Amino acid sequence: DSPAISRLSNIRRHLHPEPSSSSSSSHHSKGGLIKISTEVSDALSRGAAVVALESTIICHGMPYPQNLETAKEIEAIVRDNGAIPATIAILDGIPRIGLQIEELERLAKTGAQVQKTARRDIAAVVAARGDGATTVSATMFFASMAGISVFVTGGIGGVHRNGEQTMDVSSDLTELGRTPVAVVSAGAKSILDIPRTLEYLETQGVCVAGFKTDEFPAFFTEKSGCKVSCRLDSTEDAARLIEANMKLKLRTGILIAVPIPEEHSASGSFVESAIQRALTEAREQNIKGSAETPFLLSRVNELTGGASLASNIALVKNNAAIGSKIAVCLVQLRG
Ligand code: PSU
Ligand code: MN
Repeated sequence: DSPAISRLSNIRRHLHPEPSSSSSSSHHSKGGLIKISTEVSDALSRGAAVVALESTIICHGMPYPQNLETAKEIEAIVRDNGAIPATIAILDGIPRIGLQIEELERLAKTGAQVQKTARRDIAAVVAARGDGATTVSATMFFASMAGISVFVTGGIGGVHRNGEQTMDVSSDLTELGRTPVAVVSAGAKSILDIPRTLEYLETQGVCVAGFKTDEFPAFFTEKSGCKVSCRLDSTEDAARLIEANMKLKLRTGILIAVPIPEEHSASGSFVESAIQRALTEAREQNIKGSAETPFLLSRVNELTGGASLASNIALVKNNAAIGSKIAVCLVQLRG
């Protein structure tokens, strides 16, 4: 095996739980790098299904209290579908895999005060012993470190509109190119440049799979006008794809794009006009970089009178159910 793989298996060996001598609900990994909850750690050592969840969506993607309600409901949906939820965040400088309810509450209430943490921010948040809400890129990094293969979220970052000039390209895309985790999402919002996002993913060697669709979904709507690179017709298909990617040691991530359920898909032109207005405001107010996505998300929600938030919550729940079933199929396949 390559050095990278043996390093990973070393890390995994360090993650097995200590014999539980206390009633403590979580423990440090022996390496002391990350802290995995006992429940998640037990599930991983049994080879049971585990689903990673991100925390930027809690702190920066939705307002309180909907963010907390949604975070709890998502964990419940994962359990109902036979998997163990592992919400990932950095708390007091310690990367955490699997959170307690009180910790979810702390993140949800502190909201946007918690630093949005992409891959580039991880070391700084840890060194400053701060709290960090992990984006897709940082969540993938820690999920992979813990040996979790499936990660559920709402939408991923991408190439921003005018990205060919600003070079604002989310690190979610490069992470998908280098970290073998399957990310289940409803595609990318049309606040982004979707065709360029897909071009960039192709360059990074990322398989973009449509779940029961040939078209890449655009978050609020099932249509983007762009094609996916492969189609999956069942959760078993998805598990086989993840397993093939893993066995071949391609080392790239997989983007599994699940269209928003029809009954929740916002009327395209309604959300589209709100997106156009939010983009104009962002330009006028000179909002750039990592502040842009949270600004656009909350402005679109205000401008649609909460309709976009309701759609957002509905699609994350749907992704959680499908992602958990995929994680269960993967366990059966590996059985
Ligand atoms: N898109 C959404 N909701 C979100 C995000 C993106 O519809 O909450 C968050 C995710 O955490 C994603 C991050 O990883 O924003 C991307 O931010 P940036 O564009 O700054 O890379
Ligand atoms: Mn960016």
